[in-house]
Amino acid sequence: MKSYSSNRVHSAEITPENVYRSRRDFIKLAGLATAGGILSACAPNSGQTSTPGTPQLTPTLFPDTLTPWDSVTHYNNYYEFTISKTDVADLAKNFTTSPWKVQVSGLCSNPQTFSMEQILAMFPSQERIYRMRCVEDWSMVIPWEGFPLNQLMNAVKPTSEAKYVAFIGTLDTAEMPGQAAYNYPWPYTEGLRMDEASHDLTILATGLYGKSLEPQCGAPIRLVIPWKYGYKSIKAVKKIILLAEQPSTFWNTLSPNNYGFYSNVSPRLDATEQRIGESFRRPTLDFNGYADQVATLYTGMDLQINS
Ligand SMILES: Nc1nc2c(c(=O)[nH]1)N[C@H]1C(S)=C(S)[C@@H](COP(=O)(O)O)O[C@H]1N2
Ligand SMILES: [Mo]
Repeated sequence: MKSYSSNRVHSAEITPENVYRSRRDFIKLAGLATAGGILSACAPNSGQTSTPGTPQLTPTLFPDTLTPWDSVTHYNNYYEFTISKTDVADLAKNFTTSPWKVQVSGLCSNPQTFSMEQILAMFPSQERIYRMRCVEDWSMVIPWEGFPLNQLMNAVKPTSEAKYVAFIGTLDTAEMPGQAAYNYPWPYTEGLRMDEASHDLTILATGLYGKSLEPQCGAPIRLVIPWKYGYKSIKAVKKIILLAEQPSTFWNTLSPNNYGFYSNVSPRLDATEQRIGESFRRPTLDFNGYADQVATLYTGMDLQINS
């Protein structure tokens, strides 16, 4: 790198994609003039809405519009399949995403293995429109469906010793050709500090554009952390482990000087970025535009380049 199915009927399944999208763009523009909370309150999704007032996209000089569904689902990074962004969708299309279980273990008093059906029933889906910024310099705006990771963690009752959370991806060399092709430290792994993992912006996504996730986007369940470089948002999560120590992570293991554990989006690293579908480069924002929500997590830390 230089650089699933829900039992809900989604509105997007009965609304043509372009109508859905233009309605969202309209709502979005209206929302930009007022407050982010309005976006979620108007979301034409399952009837479940985001937490009132949950900050989503921060208004900027260059208004954000949703990245088209086709780009979100056909321009992907998913090295378990291939390093070719445009080939992921096809190579991943038969990936078995059901049945699926997520094991949550480690420093908690109530470790559990959840089936996808349990997860979807226990944690109602909300829509979250987030920017996603890949370290390779491209970015998107994606209307995710998911729920705060902290809800799942609360269910297992972390002990006071739990300071970090590790996320383990899928190891399946039969279904994931990239795992056989590339000599990388499989399975894909990621990690967060407990307070980052507990932050309301950090979600487990099970859908986008009002539909279940497609395999190439991380089905049936993936992490999304909008203020960090895209590689932190691990796809097809199988295990979540509460730990006392900082876990090792995939990209940091491969290239520690380039990919730090924190990996917060920073204009000190990248001045500009290419939003997919746009003809101009836009400035990269501190914490990907979420500084008001997350900067305090790092107060007093000297986050150097690539940390
Ligand atoms: N398991 C897994 N998760 C992953 C990756 C990967 O290769 N494997 N790539 C990451 C990178 S580099 C990015 S930019 C985002 C891309 O997400 P998208 O394809 O849904 O846009 O997924 C991240 N999550
Ligand atoms: Mo990325």
